[in-house]
This record gives sequence, C-alpha cells and structure tokens, in this order.
Amino acid sequence: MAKVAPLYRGAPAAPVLERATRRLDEPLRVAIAGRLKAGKSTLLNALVGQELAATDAGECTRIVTWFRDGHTYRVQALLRDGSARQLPPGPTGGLLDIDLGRLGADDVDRLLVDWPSQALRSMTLVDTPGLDSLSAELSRRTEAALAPGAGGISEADAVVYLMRHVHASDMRFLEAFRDDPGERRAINAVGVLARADEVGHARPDALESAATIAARYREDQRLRGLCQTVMPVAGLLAASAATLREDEFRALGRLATAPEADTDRLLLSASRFATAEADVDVDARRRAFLLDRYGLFGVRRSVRLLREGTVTTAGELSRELVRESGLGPLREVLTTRFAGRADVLRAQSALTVLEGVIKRWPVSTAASLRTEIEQITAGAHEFVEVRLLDRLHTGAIPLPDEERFEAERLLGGEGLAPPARLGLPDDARGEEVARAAQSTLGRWQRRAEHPGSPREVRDAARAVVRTCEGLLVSARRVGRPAG
Ligand SMILES: Nc1nc2c(ncn2[C@@H]2O[C@H](COP(=O)(O)OP(=O)(O)OP(=O)(O)O)[C@@H](O)[C@H]2O)c(=O)[nH]1
Ligand SMILES: [Mg+2]
Repeated sequence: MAKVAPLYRGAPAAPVLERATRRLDEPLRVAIAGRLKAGKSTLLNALVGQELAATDAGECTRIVTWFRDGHTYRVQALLRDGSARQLPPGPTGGLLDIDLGRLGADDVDRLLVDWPSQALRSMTLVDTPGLDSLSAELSRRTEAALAPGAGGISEADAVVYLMRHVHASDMRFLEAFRDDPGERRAINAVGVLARADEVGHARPDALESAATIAARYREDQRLRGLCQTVMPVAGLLAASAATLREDEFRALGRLATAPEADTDRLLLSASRFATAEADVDVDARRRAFLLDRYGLFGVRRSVRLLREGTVTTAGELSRELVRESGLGPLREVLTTRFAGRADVLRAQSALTVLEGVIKRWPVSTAASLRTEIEQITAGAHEFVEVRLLDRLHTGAIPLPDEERFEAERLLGGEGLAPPARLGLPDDARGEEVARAAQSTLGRWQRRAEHPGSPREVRDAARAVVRTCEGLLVSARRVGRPAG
C-alpha cells in the first residue's frame, strides 16, 4: 500500500486506496446473509448477546446495518446521495426502534451503529435484508453490501449464510459470493442451518434432527465447494436465553409445576399455548410473550428441564439453553477460522483492491506491481494455506478422503492452534506437539515425493509439509526451557 499510494496521489484512485489502507487496521467484517426471515437479525443479536438488530417488521430490516464496537452508542445513516446524518436513539433508547425521521428506507444506503461491545471488538457484524426473489430491491441491497464496490473493494471479508432448507437460491447466492472476482473463497463462508429448533415441528429431538441434517449438508460435495462448514443453530433460543429474566423464569417454573396434563395440553401447539384458556397460573398474554421470546421448542424444553430438576435457577436454565442452541460452536468457528485468519483475509481484500486499481487506472509500473502482488500471494505461506484449503474443500485435488480430511485439519480447517491442526487435545504441550508434528511431517514428505502421485497431489503435499515444518519449529521453540 505504502508503495502504491504515492503513484496515485491526487488521482481518483487515491480515496479507494486510502479506504483500503484504513481497513487493514479495522476488525474483520462479517456479513450475515440469507433469505427473507431466515433469522439473520436474531442470530446477530445472539452473537452480540444483546438485542441490537430489529427483527420481524420495521423499516430497519430493509436496510443494510453495520454494528461496530465504539466508545459510545451512536447511529449514523449514510445516505444514497453520499451525505451522512446522525440519528437520535429511539424512544426506548435502543436500536430496535430507531427513528429514521423523515428519511425513507430508500434514501438510506446503510446504517452505521457504534455500540460498546466485547463481541464486536474482533468482528464488525453486518446485518443484511433478506434475499428474496419477490423483492429484487432488497436482494440488490444485500448483494451490493457483499459485492466489491469501487476499485474492487469488497464490503465484507466473510459471510455467515443462514438457510433453513437448502434452496436453489441459496446455492446461487453462495456461488455468486464465491465467484467474486477477488480472492474470496468457500472458506470465507460458513453455512448455518438456522432456526434449528423448528425442525420437525419443534419436537423434543428437533436439535438432534437439525444436527443430522447439517452433517448431511457438510458432506454434500456441492455445498462443500461453497462454504467451509454447515452448523445447526437455534438463534432465537440463544438470543433469548442469554437475556433470560427472573420473571420469565418464574412463569416457566409455574408451568413446570402445574399438573402435567394441563401444561402438556397447552404445549400441544403454538396457537393453543398462546391463546387457550387453561387452569395454569400463567395467563395467555404472558404465554404469548414467552412463545415470542423462546419459540415452542424453547418453552417445551425449559418446562422439561425444570420438571426433571436438571436446572433449578434462572442462571442454570439460561446456560443450558444457550449451550443447546449451538451458538457456542458457531462462535468458536467464527473466532478460530475467521478472526484467527483476520490478517490473511484482510490482506487478501487489500491486494484485491490494489489489483483492481492497477487494472482500472494503469500506471507505467503496472506490470511489475502486478508481478509483485502475484509473488506475495504465491509466496506467503498463509496465502498458500488458504488457497489450498479451499481447493481441498471443493474436491479439486484427488486425495483419498482420509488424507484430504487430515490435510484440511493441518492447514487450519478446524482451528489454527497447533494442537487443533495436529488433531491433539487443546492442552497438548510442546513435546507432544513436536512429536506429532515430526511423524506427520514424515508421512507427508513421503507423499510429496511419491512418484506415482499426480502432480497436484504432490504440490499439495509439499504445502502441507511446509505447514508441518512450521508446526515443528514453533513446538520446539515453545518446548525449549527458558534461558
Ligand atoms: N423458532 C425460532 N424462531 C426464530 C429463530 N430466529 C428467528 N426467529 C423468528 O423468525 C422471525 C424473523 O426473524 P428475524 O431475525 O427478523 O429474521 P431475518 O432473517 O432478520 O428477517 P429479514 O431481515 O426480514 O429478512 C422472528 O419472528 C423471529 O422471532 C429461531 O432460531 N427459532
Ligand atoms: Mg433482519
């Protein structure tokens, strides 16, 4: 960047380069996308642990909204005409009822929300309007938020894509995201089987069924080429359980201690639970409220956990529901695979911008700059790892399944920490890590030198060898006694 910027001083490319440079120091941008009502805003709230994004109806669900960590709470509307306007907080002081004033959703390009939050420190989350064939305008906004803009700068570094059942339009979207002209790849996308609690009509085994379906999707070769994994998450359960209140806990407790037959009859269906007259000490209005917050599965599950005595306090219930929701593993994937690779992903974005600028506004040194960019992406091992991981994912390299899975793991597909790469327990120590790295290295060296292997397999094996060497060196460094 420092080398290219002076070449374009005062030129139209200057602001593009400036933005790209600034972005190298910003947190990773992760967009949450999916079809209409897939549960995007709810999942965003669950990830932040606060009700920030508007759900259901409301103007704001139609606007791309960025949530960034900030010193104080502030909402800005960036308008289509290029100007910005600060918005007053809504009547309750929160975001759910942001008042656009005289602005219409169509005037606003995006909302920029600053909110002090630990969860947003490592990642800026971007809530997008639902993709829907019936609403081309909303889909266009979402696609514009994800697609590269001026000079090829893509707005999002990675995407969490929510789906309920895999629909042809989900595939199309993921393909468009992957086929972006920049360096974006399947490994920059994580699929979420959303609203997992509703699978099979919220029956007690809903989450297990969702886990089975997600596992099937993970094995699906076409999906594997589009996103790095698919995980089941019950976003509503996670978001509400994280903010479970004492009065809700008491109401759930009364449902659990009422005669079983009465409560069970109410829990037969959502409409019955929300409206039926019944002999339980929780009136219909409050039941409707519980249903809204926890969904039928969440209420049924809470009643069962309380009846069985598995949990006895609001804190325990909250923790158990969050645990079952699948939010933890999703967060883990985001931290280890996105945030952990943030530098590489951001550098990738920056190089894409550089390439775009050089192509659009050629300078006399364009050819040598382009070669230099190529050398960086081909030479830096982090880039090699990311690219190879992606090719393994798409099945482009003819390795037997077992070796392919091992190669993906070694390249950081399941986490970047050395023990995770080597398939060891998280707390494995230097010596153990070094031993595992040594024997893995030997195996992959033989693979790399095997004359019978096709060339792309040998190339891939050489890259894995390089990774193993890195693991070995760092394990020895850690294992060496101080001094
Ligand atoms: N049962 C259940 N309901 C959910 C879940 N996630 C969201 N919902 C409900 O689905 C409806 C839509 O949720 P949103 O989070 O607004 O979905 P969205 O994808 O942001 O919707 P748009 O932005 O309008 O496309 C709301 O009524 C939520 O309460 C979930 O995990 N389980
Ligand atoms: Mg929404």
